[in-house]
Amino acid sequence: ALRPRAAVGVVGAPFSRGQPRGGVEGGPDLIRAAGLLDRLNQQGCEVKDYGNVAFEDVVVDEPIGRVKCVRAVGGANQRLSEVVQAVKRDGRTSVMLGGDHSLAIGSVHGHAAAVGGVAVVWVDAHADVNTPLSSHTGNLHGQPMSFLLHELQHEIPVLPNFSWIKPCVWAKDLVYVGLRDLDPAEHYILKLLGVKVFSMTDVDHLGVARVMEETCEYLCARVKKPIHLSYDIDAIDPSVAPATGTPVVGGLTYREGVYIAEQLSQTGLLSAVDLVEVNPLRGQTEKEVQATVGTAVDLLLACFGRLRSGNHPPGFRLPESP
Ligand code: Z70
Ligand code: MN
Ligand code: MN
Repeated sequence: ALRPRAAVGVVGAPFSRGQPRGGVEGGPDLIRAAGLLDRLNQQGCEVKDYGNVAFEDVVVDEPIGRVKCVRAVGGANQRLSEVVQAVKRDGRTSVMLGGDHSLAIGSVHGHAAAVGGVAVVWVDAHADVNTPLSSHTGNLHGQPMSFLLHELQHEIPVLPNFSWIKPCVWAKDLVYVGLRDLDPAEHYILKLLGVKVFSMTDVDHLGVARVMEETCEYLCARVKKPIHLSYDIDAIDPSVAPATGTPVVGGLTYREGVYIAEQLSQTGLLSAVDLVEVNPLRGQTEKEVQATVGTAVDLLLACFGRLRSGNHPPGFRLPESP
């Protein structure tokens, strides 16, 4: 029997207003230039490029309380959500290339709107679960999960261009991996909601193999919901992936990072993937930028079945002897 080729839809989201550092809007084109689409094709995926989302420029966008660029982030995510919904309705696994992590609002929202309930695996140095009121930086890339979690809705104030957002993730369907830089409010929220967290301490204690075994058991124990993997490149140690806005020492190794993607691919439940926070302007050298982009590509290839033990296509034949 011929296994159907995995259908992938790539969506570029060149957007940086969820945080203060320019350059992260260059992520999508850089990841494409590194050969992502060709390499996915070569490993047997059927790939469609949906291009880059055209975001409207918002000229006047005064802070609301501490929160910056509210209208731009709200509007951009509304557009992104529509495109991700289109990708899912075309029957493809969505791959959203960021851009900063505020884009997870639209990506997860669009995914959930198209397929119903989703489970989220958030691989990141940060929890990105500040509410607009708990955030000390006012940067929306540190807040996306607060808009998505049903349980936090009573904490969310009314914001311009955010009224379209419907919460779509239950706390029990969320797993974090790689955390090492949480604000007190974020730690409080995760404890209060009983969210499953594998911090870097847990990775040290259990090893990445048990972390992923427990993650997959946890997610597959109940009704198997499609998995949304939201991968922040800053989860990976800065010695491997330095070109990102807020590098944090003590991160995942390259091997641990790839293993996480391999194991989630093996569940057969991966339905949408984000790869965010690659910022070419944050690399000290071209080599640092290429190392970061190369790591991002390898993480995405692993999400779509690439194994370090090797692969071959279903109908593979050795060359005939003459
Ligand atoms: C901090 C905040 C954050 C990424 C920094 C940092 C959040 N908790 N996320 N870099 N990717 O601003 O809320
Ligand atoms: Mn993040
Ligand atoms: Mn992060």
